[in-house]
Amino acid sequence: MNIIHRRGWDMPESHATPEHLFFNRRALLAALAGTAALSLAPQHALAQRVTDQPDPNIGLYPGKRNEKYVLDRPITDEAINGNYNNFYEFNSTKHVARQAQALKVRPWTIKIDGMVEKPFEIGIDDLVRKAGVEERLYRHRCVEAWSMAIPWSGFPMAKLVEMAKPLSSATYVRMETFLDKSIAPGQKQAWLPWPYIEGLTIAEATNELTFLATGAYGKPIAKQHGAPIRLAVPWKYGFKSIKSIVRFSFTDKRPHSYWEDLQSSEYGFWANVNPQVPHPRWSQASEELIGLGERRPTLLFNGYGDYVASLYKGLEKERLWA
Ligand SMILES: Nc1nc2c(c(=O)[nH]1)N[C@H]1C(S)=C(S)[C@@H](COP(=O)(O)O)O[C@H]1N2
Ligand SMILES: [Mo]
Repeated sequence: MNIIHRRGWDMPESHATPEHLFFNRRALLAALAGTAALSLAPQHALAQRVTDQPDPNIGLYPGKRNEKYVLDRPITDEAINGNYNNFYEFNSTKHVARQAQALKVRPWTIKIDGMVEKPFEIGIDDLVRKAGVEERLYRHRCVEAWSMAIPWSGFPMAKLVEMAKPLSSATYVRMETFLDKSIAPGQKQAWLPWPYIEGLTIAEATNELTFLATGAYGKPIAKQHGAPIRLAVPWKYGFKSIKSIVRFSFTDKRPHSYWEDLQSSEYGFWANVNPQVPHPRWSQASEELIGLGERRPTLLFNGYGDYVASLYKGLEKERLWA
């Protein structure tokens, strides 16, 4: 595990580099002007390359905004959010947008299996058509003490659970990201526990906040954000929000996640946001709002306690925080 500490790849950017301190829109545009035209090309290029098959559901985006979920801060600038990502399949810096364009998002088949009435596979476009699309504004708090605010489009995960028809004995859902070394160089690093895995209890998965995002910023979701479908669980640290999902398996065993496997002393299953419980190597009391150059106190459950605190009643003895 020492090797991980030395790499420093899961340390807050502030420990690794002062970069984010001057990460504002002007600096970003200047930095990108010469090189990364791709990232700022017409908006659609971020979601799909010209060579990709078109998204037949593009007309469904952004969907009707669900006004129930409100922000206490401005939406993070799209160009900043789309150029400051964690997607270790591609590389372990924040600059993965360009490499992530290699991800082929059509055709994209999702497997639903495990403890369900009948396992099945469904193509992403059928799934989106069946589930529909709405827009929600959510905050996102990375365990590295930075945050963003995103207009996601997609559907509540409860709809997918309903389609899956899990057996009553199933208690967890395990999610898995694609595995393809030929496009994702990070996956060539055999010492990392690929594929990326995450898990939720079924009660969490069917909570009204739990969202499967297939779009962001008014259009199909950009590859670096986890196209064509990623999880958004805003009361948990960002690593729970698994990207580019290919499989949902229902089970009665608690899934072991990627970060837990890598470093269980630092990352657990529940990973709920709590400013009072520091990460072993840094404080979680406050967060940097990326792109705004502003720090704010972090809120318990990232401010979503009214929706989710009841999920954890009776579990006080568990490690509920990352
Ligand atoms: N498959 C996969 N999912 C992932 C990650 C990853 O490396 N691989 N990183 C996680 C982390 S740590 C964060 S903070 C968010 C980042 O999402 P964003 O890049 O869209 O902001 O994705 C999460 N989901
Ligand atoms: Mo994160």
